[in-house]
Amino acid sequence: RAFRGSTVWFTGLSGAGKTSIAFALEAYLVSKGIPAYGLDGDNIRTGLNKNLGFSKEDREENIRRVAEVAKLFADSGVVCLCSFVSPFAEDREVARRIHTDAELPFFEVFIDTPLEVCEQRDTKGLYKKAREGQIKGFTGITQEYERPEAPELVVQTVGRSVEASTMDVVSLLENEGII
Ligand code: GGZ
Repeated sequence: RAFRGSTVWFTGLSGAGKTSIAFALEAYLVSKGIPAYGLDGDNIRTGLNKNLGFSKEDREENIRRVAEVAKLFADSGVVCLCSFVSPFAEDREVARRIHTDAELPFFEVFIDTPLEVCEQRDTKGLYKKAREGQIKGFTGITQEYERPEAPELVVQTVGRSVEASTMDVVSLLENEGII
């Protein structure tokens, strides 16, 4: 079956599971012969966006640049998997517009893991630092996270495996005729 380039935009708190799900999805798609590539803070904030921090303005510019890059991937036929906290609805709408103006499919996927669970996991120790005041403007603690109002998909992760959450997104892409 034919497949089309598109962008899957994962949003959610730090530690929600965005990147884990995106990586599992990337592996799944590539194993099926569908080109896919993941973008996240680890490969974007170390290079292209290394001059940006976490103020509202810098996050806005981070998301704008990522969306422009994702658009190019999608236009080339790749399923681009973007994993960014992207806490502001306005910025996510800009990302969407960048795609829809180019007639490229864009799917907003909200990884809906409660703050308490993310903070409990605290895989990188960032919540602890944020609570202690060592990190300012940390999403969920000292800066807001605006929950998506009409995402294409909401994925629950609590009590579920990464594989199960990943298959939710696979189903979305199947239903939308992408794969
Ligand atoms: C939120 C922060 C912050 C602050 C550093 N707020 O769990 P992580 O570590 O790997 O994911 C978070 C990542 C967020 O970068 P994004 O590019 O996704 O953010 S945004 O979309 O809002 O531009 C976290 C780490 O960077 N981190 N400081 N203050 N997350």
